[in-house]
Amino acid sequence: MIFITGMLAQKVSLHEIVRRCKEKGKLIVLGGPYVTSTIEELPYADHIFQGEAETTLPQFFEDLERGEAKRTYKAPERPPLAITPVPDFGLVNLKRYSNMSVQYSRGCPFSCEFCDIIEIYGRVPRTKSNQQMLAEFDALKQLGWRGPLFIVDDNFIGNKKNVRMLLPDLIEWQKRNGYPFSLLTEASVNLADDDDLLIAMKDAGFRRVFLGIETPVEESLKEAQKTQNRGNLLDSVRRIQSRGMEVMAGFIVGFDNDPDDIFERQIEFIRESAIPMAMVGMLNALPDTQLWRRLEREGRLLGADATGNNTIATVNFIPKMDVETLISGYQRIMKTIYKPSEYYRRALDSLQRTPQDVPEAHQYHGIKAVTAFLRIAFKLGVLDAERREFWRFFIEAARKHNDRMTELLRHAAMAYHFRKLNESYGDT
Ligand code: B12
Ligand code: SF4
Repeated sequence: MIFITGMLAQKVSLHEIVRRCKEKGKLIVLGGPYVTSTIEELPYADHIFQGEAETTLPQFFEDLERGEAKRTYKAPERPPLAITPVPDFGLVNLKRYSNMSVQYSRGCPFSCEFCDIIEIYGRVPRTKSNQQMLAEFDALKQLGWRGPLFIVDDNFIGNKKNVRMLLPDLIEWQKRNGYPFSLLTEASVNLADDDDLLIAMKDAGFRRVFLGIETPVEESLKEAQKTQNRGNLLDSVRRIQSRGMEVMAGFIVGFDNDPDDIFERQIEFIRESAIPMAMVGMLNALPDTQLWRRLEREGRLLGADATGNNTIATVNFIPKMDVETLISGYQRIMKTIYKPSEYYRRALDSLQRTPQDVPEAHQYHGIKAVTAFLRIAFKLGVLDAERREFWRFFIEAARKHNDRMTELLRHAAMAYHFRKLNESYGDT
């Protein structure tokens, strides 16, 4: 029996995996965000789980034992996370991962028009208990994991009251264990308004946070119902950076209210904010979102299909802006911000703005560190056409931040990754 999960953006490979497993005569069980949120015809599977599986999976096993397993299981309501078991991290080959994941909460209290999180996981953020979280931290530590640990919440500060109670325990755990994990997560921009929370996150070992900034244009934020992104967004980013956390962020073009100079404004904002990893996408409507329903009412949806990938320069609705202008503008943003000189400048500025007291936990020690350095230096500093930019960045960064070598190399690798990814999309 093969259990398969997937996001909308992975549907093509998911269909392919299902087909291959079926050919081998296996029983297939499907679950995850794609089968939960799509309105398309699902691939053939013996059992399909829609929604969260904390209560339906135990039910399935009971039914299976009795020989009465059903084709579909749909969670009647969103389960409390108190019943989520500690994942069996021992099944994972840790060597193949750059990050490990744990989840503290699901759901988000905001109401952004394009967001499917609130449709899938709800607007009342549910959290695990502190004990559950520490048990997951313990389990990963016991297995020997050291380095980045991604708290894969939709919005880590969605339930601020509980987060405030969690952080002192995380701080204590990290101190007691010598900070084996460097934490990263996703949060809404209003994190910047709460300095106590920022300080507690810094003390708990948070090094990076992903924000949904989306756009510097006020009218477009209003249209997206992104009311939490108010005030001076550049200042908000700076405040978070000043507490030692690198800011990563999502940006979107293609809102109805986007002005003609949106592309230049996004480039300028990304430059000024010193956000090295800016995930820029074109607005796309995901099924069963408020945006989807509005565009359907307005007769602007282009078919009932969605790729779920907003970074391949396509739109699935009729935008207000001329499509050609939108696509070429989007590509201009990507080409500009991922030019090595631009990425490295932002990385240097970000390092400067994110002071650290303790070195970041990582997996690269001894011979592994030397090998990682040599591989990056050979590929980016010898073979690559942009090698001059690499050395310029590396020398300046190492001169100013020689205690943050893992970060420097991560930035170099990321710059290369994004440039190559961008080139692979070409001009389509
Ligand atoms: C971490 C994360 C990532 C990480 C993944 C790292 C990794 N190695 O796992 C990274 C950053 C790489 C990532 C990338 C992307 N992501 Co992402 N990601 C997440 C996030 C925040 C957490 C995922 C997670 O671990 N959840 C914890 C588990 C426990 O929850 P769960 O998957 O829902 O599982 C529960 C049920 O669904 C069910 N279940 C799930 N699978 C199965 C399978 C079976 C057989 C059964 C029985 C039950 C079952 O049981 C679980 C317990 O209840 C989610 C948001 C979220 N809340 O899940 C978005 C999310 C999954 N990502 C999303 C998107 C859009 C993307 C990107 C396409 C973004 C982009 N434009 O590039 C890329 C795709 C990358 C790719 N091509 O593969 C969307 C998917 C939307 C959709 N409808 O499909 C989500 C929902 C967030 C969002 N709305 O933006 N992502
Ligand atoms: S803040 Fe993020 S997760 Fe919350 S509703 Fe808006 S887009 Fe969705």
